[in-house]
Amino acid sequence: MARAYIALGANLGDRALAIEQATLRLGRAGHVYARSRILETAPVGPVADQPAFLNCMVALDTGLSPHALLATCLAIERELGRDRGTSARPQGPRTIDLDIVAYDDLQLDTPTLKLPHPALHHRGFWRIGLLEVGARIRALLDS
Ligand code: PH2
Ligand code: MG
Ligand code: MG
Repeated sequence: MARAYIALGANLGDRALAIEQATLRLGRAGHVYARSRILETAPVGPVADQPAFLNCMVALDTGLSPHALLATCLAIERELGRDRGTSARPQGPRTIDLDIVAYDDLQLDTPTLKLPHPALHHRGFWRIGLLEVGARIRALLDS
């Protein structure tokens, strides 16, 4: 069993519903152990002219390998109507995005998956999410 940290983001359509639906569906990849608050964040990266995001972080205990977990994340994005067609801009607006930020302390550098996620250093709200998830896990263990 591994612990994966998955960042959820949405900035099109019903953002909160997409995050709830994605979190529920992650349950089929393992056990959603803890989740951070949902934060509204200004877009970061090259595409500034897009709506604000809702972001949150999930800690998932999973028996899936990193690549199997990635396949599940991509399937959930598809199920929730994510458009990855030619008109979709890289780092542009999306109905839902699931990014594996970390998977235990694994370091991985493959064409489809890099761990820890290379954008971690640029995403302060991911670090806040990781801190909150860590605090909630400690509170659960103390109770
Ligand atoms: N995701 C991006 C690009 N920019 N900005 C915020 N605030 N939140 C995101 O999740 C995000 C982003 C590409 O996936
Ligand atoms: Mg992303
Ligand atoms: Mg992504």
